[in-house]
Amino acid sequence: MKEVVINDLPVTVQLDTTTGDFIPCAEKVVRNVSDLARMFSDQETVRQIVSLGDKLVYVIRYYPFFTSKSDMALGTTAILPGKVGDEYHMTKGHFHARDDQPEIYYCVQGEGFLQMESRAGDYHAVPWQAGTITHIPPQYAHRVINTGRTTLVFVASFHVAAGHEYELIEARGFKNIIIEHGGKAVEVPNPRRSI
Ligand code: M6P
Ligand code: ZN
Repeated sequence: MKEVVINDLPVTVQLDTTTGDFIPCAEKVVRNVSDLARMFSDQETVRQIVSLGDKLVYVIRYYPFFTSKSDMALGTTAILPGKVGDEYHMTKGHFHARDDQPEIYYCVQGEGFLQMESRAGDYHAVPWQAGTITHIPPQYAHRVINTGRTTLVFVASFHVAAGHEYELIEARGFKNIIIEHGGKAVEVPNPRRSI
């Protein structure tokens, strides 16, 4: 994140629920297939997409509300519709670096799934649509998958101090993957977990 600006006054932003854009926005981050290369199962298709000039998967926008006593942040994520091979577009997915930090995710457009998996292996894939709100407890990795035909937009609320830890997800992913099969979204065991 950029330079920390402390502001003890209330801050209000206006969200465009169709794009995830809000004003004012402190920082925008784009993630392409190359940024998620190790997350997708079909590595051959990943190489092809990247060699043909890469492809946008999602856009994250942040606003950290730093006050002299708190660090609550707002994030929105807009996941474009699409697939890499049979696997739908999705976020990288992460644990929080701190083990006492939860998060709230609120889907405002689109449809898909929120995957959560604890370090102990408790796994959930929650169907998501506009209006679904999920509390992600501490120590659960979380990833959102867009299985629909429109951009999936969700709002996140978390503490900046929570931190992002990507290593374990990058190394082995979640218990299941979500792919298109016969025109439908289906969950199948993650091949990387059965080795
Ligand atoms: C939400 C928040 C962010 C996160 C983003 C994308 O907006 O949880 O902290 O960065 O989703 O998720 P990821 O970092 O896993 O790509
Ligand atoms: Zn998080």
